[in-house]
Amino acid sequence: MDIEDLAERILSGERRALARGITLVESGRADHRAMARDLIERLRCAGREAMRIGLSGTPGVGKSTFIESFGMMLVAQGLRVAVLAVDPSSARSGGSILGDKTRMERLSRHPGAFIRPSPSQTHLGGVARRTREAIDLCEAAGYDVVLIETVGVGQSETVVAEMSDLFMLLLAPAGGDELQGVKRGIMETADMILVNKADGDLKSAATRTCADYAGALRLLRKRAQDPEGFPKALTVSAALENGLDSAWAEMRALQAWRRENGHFARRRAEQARFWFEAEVREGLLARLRREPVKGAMAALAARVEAGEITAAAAADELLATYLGESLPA
Ligand SMILES: Nc1nc2c(ncn2[C@@H]2O[C@H](COP(=O)(O)OP(=O)(O)OP(=O)(O)O)[C@@H](O)[C@H]2O)c(=O)[nH]1
Ligand SMILES: [Mg+2]
Repeated sequence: MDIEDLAERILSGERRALARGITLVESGRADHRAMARDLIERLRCAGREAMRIGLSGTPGVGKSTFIESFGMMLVAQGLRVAVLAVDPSSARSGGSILGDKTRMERLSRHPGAFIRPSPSQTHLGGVARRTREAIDLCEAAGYDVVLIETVGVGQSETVVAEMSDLFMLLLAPAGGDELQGVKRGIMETADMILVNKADGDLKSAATRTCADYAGALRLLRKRAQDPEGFPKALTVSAALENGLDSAWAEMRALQAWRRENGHFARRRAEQARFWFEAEVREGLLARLRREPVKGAMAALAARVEAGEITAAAAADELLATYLGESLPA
């Protein structure tokens, strides 16, 4: 594979080249990894930048419908939109976005949009790296907005928040007065809350829910990266395409303020650091799962089980043998 040629074709906006590039970064093969790193390095030099918008929400809240409507609004304005997904639960029928391609029918047919189904990887670390690198590729290919969808389960929200410039939480209108058990940690990472389905019978419930969340957001500790009045809660109807323009205006206002005040660059720098540290941890763990450490670990584990050596002493011995000189204790 000619990486220089592939890089050039991605930079010129060729969709098939972008798709091939993403396939390459998804591969776990060692020679593919080396080519993927080379590719990303070449593309970085172009210095292109998209607005990265993360979108999270429980199943059925309307994420796909929102992306279809919101994406269509953006492409109608002449913007190019890429859609990626982080879906660790490949047990769900082939990953959410696969079925979604049919749901995002209008958007997937639009020449200004690029939709990439989630690969079926169960390992969140692998999905995270693949998605980050796919974002880099989409940016280099000249997409103005990259939407990253995740269903709000487990760690996937954190993963998406750590690769987004703006992190949106999509919520449904609540029936009673409870705040749907949204975890505080997720509320704290949200840059905006969008209460979807504000239409028909659900409209007044959506308005009430939105007011509740706006109140809850005001109670959170003020963050340096937010101007006055943020994070906001808004109502939208993805189905009727209501409120999408206001949501977009708020996103742009927030993004512009953060750029002017240095928060945009700082966030990206902090994210780069976060992923570097995550990669180091992943890399160390991966080595534990490979020979020769794997066998040595099994042998020591047997001795621990037999009571010949304590767990702590055995761990020390293993780490000293394999990391001792390079990483002193
Ligand atoms: N009334 C109303 N229904 C909506 C709206 N948006 C989505 N829905 C409906 O809610 C259901 C779920 O929508 P999806 O877009 O598939 O939700 P999702 O969050 O992508 O769901 P998963 O991919 O399963 O996590 C569908 O039946 C939609 O038609 C809306 O704005 N108003
Ligand atoms: Mg969906």
